Amino acid sequence: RFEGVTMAPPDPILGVSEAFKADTDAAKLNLGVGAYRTEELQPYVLNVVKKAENLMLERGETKEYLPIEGLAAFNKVTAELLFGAGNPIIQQGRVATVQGLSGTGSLRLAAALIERYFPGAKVLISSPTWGNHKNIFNDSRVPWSEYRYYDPKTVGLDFDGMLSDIKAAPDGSFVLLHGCAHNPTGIDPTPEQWEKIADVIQEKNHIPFFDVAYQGFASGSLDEDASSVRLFAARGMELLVAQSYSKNLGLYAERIGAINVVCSSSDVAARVKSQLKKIARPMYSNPPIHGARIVANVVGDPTLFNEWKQEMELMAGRIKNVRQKLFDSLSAKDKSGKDWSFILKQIGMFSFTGLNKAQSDNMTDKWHVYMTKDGRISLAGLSLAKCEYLADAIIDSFYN
Ligand code: PLP
Ligand code: TYF
Repeated sequence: RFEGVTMAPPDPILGVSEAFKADTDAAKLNLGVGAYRTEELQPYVLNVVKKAENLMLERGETKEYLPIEGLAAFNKVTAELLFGAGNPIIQQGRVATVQGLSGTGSLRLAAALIERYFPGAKVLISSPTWGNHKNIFNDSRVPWSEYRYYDPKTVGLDFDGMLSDIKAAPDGSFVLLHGCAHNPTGIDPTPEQWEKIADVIQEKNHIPFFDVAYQGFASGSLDEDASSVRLFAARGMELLVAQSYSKNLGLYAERIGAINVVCSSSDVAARVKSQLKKIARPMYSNPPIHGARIVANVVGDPTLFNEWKQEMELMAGRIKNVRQKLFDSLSAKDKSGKDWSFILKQIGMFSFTGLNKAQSDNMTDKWHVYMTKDGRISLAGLSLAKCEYLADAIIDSFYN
């Protein structure tokens, strides 16, 4: 009876790690998935996470079911972290926050809400974007189309293209925006550009839908990385924001995140929250508790919160250092005079190298450098010691 089932294609990002594991070459480098590594290229569990877990053991906390909407202490701190604790939208009870299965699961809840309450409405996504966005909207039966974002000529933002595509979309569309550290390009709008994007979205009666997977990881500052979202919220707009703690707290496999819906009143927020719970219940009943407690303990405790900020600065700082070293190595080795400074302008975990598919294949086949075929490399998986080797690989792949 299952004979008719066909083979599904592997995930283009997670599949890279599988290929990496199978490679026996000593020089191999995994720059595929966006997961933080130490300078020794080892996975990293934050000290504040271990401390929060010890606290949980000391307190003898139980494993009782959570309510459908998740851990109350988590939902409170996650909205405050995002919008700022003193934000009037929180004080007015206008934010519906529901714990989700990390960023992906939270996006999926929002997509289901859109499918139910905005039938036929389109979600605009950037070209390119994180590959899973398309899967999420396809599986939720939400139509989507792309807006221009990346300009290969400048390896920068196609700002005019972006604005005109958002303008051309049907009124009342959802516009998916990366809150900070755009994946895969590493190219973010400037604060002035964000204002103009907000102008157009307001003119068109669109609903902004933020994906915030890197708060604190892009600049090293939680507030600075949330400034795009806060700018929209300050205009009194209704908006959706999916959050993830995979990267900034290194809680990848704990699957902890949230969906926040900013509504026009506390009444509306209560109704929206009830519908999000109705969507969650038949999918997974209620979310896992471990990651929610870690976040609540770290953010809710001033000492741990400060330590977290320091560890995040350390992670963001290490990535900035390898970014600089890679740029220096490329500039020194490349005799053609090509300007590699776009690498320094990009932010977050990733760098979009501009390498095409054939060149990316050469990186892997000849140099054992594993990366996605769109030319993206994860700098979080790179060490200072490997920058020279990577620069050699990039130059060889680029010019041959
Ligand atoms: N959105 C973007 C843009 C991402 O890069 C990621 C990956 O980190 C996610 C969402 C969600 O990841 P997760 O489901 O692990 O929180
Ligand atoms: O883009 C990345 O590498 C991260 C991790 O299905 C990731 O966002 C990749 C693929 C996926 C889930 C997470």
